[in-house]
Amino acid sequence: MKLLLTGASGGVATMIRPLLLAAFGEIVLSDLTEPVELQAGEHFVPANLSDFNAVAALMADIDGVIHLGGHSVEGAWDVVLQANIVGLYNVYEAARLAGVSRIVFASSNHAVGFYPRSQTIDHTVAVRPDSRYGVSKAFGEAMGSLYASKHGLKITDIRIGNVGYEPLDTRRLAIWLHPEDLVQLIRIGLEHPEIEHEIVYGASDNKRAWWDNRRAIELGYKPRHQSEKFAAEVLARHEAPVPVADDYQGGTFCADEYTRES
Ligand code: 15L
Repeated sequence: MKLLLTGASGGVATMIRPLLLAAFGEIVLSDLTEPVELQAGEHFVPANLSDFNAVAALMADIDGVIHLGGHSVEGAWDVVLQANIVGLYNVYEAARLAGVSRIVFASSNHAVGFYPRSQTIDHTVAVRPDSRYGVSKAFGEAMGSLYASKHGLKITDIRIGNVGYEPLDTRRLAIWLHPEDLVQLIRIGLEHPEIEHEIVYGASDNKRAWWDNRRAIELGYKPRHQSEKFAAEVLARHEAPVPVADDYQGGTFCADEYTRES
């Protein structure tokens, strides 16, 4: 399989590049700036996602796209619009025109961030974005549904929690995702024969999870990492209470710019 990884200079891509290279042997990396320490088998092609022709040029001979590119946190509307709405459309449309069969999209927990922490949600719930960024991720999931239903592309949307080698705080104990587990989910999206349009949660095997990730498990996901190993250390740190943020799964993305009165 010849793969394209967008957002290849970002933090998540940097953690998973060695694992993808070991699994697939060759990979096209794209971003605005060149990723650090390119290895044999990694080929860099720069592209701005909001430039359709540049994105189309990335797709030659590509079988599968891992789309991590775009703006990865809340931002001004025009930034989100160009990177995550126009950019996402360009990736899907260029992939369709080039005959790419699979896309794995880095969606985010922020597409459903306004679910309360007291509720366990699964892959069938309606979106409840917590930010313009979250809305752009919900848009990306909707595009996946459209391109699967209308054009037969095989799409996997991974609602990523927080990727890292350890959970950073109490909230991340629920949503942490080790890079190795992320690569397992990506490989399911690229290789599983039954994929049409799937939504799975990008979380490791976390005891404090807010997500029922049974669809991922049905597709063969066997997360190898548990946030609970870090729980005592994380909980021993003092975290100041944050109104609104502490009630909802999206945390501070929910609290930022919040003007609702009751
Ligand atoms: C995300 O979607 C962001 O890309 C990442 O930077 C974190 O903020 C993460 O969510 C999170 O919710 O912790």
